[in-house]
Amino acid sequence: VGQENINTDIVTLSRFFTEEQTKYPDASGDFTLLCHALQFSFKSIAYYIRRASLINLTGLAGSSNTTGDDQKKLDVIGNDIFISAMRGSGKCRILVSEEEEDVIKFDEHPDARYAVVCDPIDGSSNLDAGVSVGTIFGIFQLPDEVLGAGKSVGPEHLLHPGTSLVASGFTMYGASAQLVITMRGGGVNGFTLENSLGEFILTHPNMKLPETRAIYSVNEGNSMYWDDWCNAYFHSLKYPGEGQKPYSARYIGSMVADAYRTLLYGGIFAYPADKKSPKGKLRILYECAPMAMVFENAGGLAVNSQMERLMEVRPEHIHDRSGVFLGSKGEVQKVIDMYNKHH
Ligand code: AHM
Ligand code: MG
Repeated sequence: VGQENINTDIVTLSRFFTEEQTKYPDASGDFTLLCHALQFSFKSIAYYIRRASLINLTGLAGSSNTTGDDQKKLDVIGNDIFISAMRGSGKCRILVSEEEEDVIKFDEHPDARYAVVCDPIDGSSNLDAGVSVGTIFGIFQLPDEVLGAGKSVGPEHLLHPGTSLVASGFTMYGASAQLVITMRGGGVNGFTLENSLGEFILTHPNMKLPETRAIYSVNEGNSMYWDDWCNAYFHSLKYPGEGQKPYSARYIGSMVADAYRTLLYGGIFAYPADKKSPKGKLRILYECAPMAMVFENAGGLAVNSQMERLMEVRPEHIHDRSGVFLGSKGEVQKVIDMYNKHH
């Protein structure tokens, strides 16, 4: 590599936050500190996932989480890392994790103004095979009236639609760790973990989804449970009619990995509600809404199984589920068109 090819002006995640913060002269820096803690948890989780097979971290922990999923050892470790990072940040007042039935409150930080929702390790059925998994997160800002000693916070301060998120994103632990983050009203930026430097480096600035792409990503094994319109939609992708090419199928089985590919290449990712799971499988608060925000801010669309904008869906309970269709504008529009044709 010639010297002239070496980039000596690298934008790390820290530098990115510092530059972002200058856009908000009144910013206290709390958000930046919270994000520093977040990225450390991603690095730690990446570290343990990479070593899982070597240090006896594969397999079940012998417990099950709130909704009866068997917990993997790494589910438990990822959850513990995330909780400790959020507590340690001093900027998180309350946390929701897929792995915890109830909200976790950090009463030792009564002035912390952020609420965080997360799925520490999403796609954990893929862990033991070394297939990509990810962490999904969303950040809400708490109203002033709940800040301060003696004030109480609870789930009601988190049960908001995605439109209330101040930031969201995910990290995919793949061939490299990829962090994608977006702020309300902002663009989507992607960072790659440089292992030697231990830094996330801005490698995918201002990510934009292609308008269309003939790739679909869904667990087609569920098709016997799908509604007719849903079967008709996927059928139409595979049998597009005279002279047209059918879509390609890609399904990893980790939402973060399937969504990340969709974000880069375009296409559609879906986990529809069906007769087996009438409310869908994925969680509104810490899976669907943060992903919907990323997709919308990258120029895509995200709807539920009733074709409502996912960002506007308000969960009633912290672990509520929803059907989800997200992807390129043109592809999600095809879903909506097929739904409307059948209703
Ligand atoms: P998890 O949070 O228990 O890992 O489950 C969520 C995962 C998603 O990552 C993925 O899209 C989906 O479940 C896969 O489900 P299925 O195995 O039914 O296709
Ligand atoms: Mg999950």
